[in-house]
Amino acid sequence: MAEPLRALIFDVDGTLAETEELHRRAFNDAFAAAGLDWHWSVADYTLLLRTTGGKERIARFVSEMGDEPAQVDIAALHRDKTRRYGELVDQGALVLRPSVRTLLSQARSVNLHVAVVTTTSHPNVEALCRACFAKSADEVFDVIVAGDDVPAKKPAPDAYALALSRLGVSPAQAVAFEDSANGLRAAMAAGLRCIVSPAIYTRDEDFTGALAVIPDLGQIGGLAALRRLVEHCG
Ligand code: XBP
Ligand code: MG
Repeated sequence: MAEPLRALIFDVDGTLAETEELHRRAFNDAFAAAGLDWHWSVADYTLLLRTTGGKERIARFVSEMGDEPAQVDIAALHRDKTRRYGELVDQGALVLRPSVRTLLSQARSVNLHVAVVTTTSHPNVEALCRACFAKSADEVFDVIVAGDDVPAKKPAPDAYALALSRLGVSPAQAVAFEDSANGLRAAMAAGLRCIVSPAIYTRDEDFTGALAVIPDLGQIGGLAALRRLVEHCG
């Protein structure tokens, strides 16, 4: 018999909001402030996004230029990028994607657990929750797992596995929401069903294995339809 649904687990970047243009701007601003003549165009960033994690993305970029990653203080550069991203979010540059707010409040109203599993960092989740919900992240989500909380970032299953263990639910009792192939692979590797709503930077990716691929979370048709979809495919 299908397991009843107990938890919804959301990716952040690209899923809760279209954040990546803001991340790209924050990266470029940090590079300029550090006196580096690097600039990531939309085309560059589309390719670079295949490497999850900002620090890992910078390291890949440096090594592709033929430099040694050790010659650049990647941690300091990324700290400055995170600070700049937070400032942009605080200025109101983000809106939630369609139906995110409704789905979260419907889930809350029937005591489903809600969690975040993201490759970005805790300060960025806080900034988004402050700006979009006027609440702290732990008022919006029961569990928050960020990239540096685990040894391996998406597409590894580590962050999803940690969230499931903190939620106290099995993969069959939860569903993940993602926008990217790396996120889908991470969720599936943790044994989860995953609904994909592609974002601006991920719309041409391969989502084989997704429970559904939909333009936005409103297409699910609400919590009752989500339960039918997930419990039917258990
Ligand atoms: C998001 C990422 C992050 C963001 C930038 O992936 O890979 O690196 O692009 O955030 P996902 P940081 O949506 O799959 O979690 O610079 O803080 O890493
Ligand atoms: Mg994402």
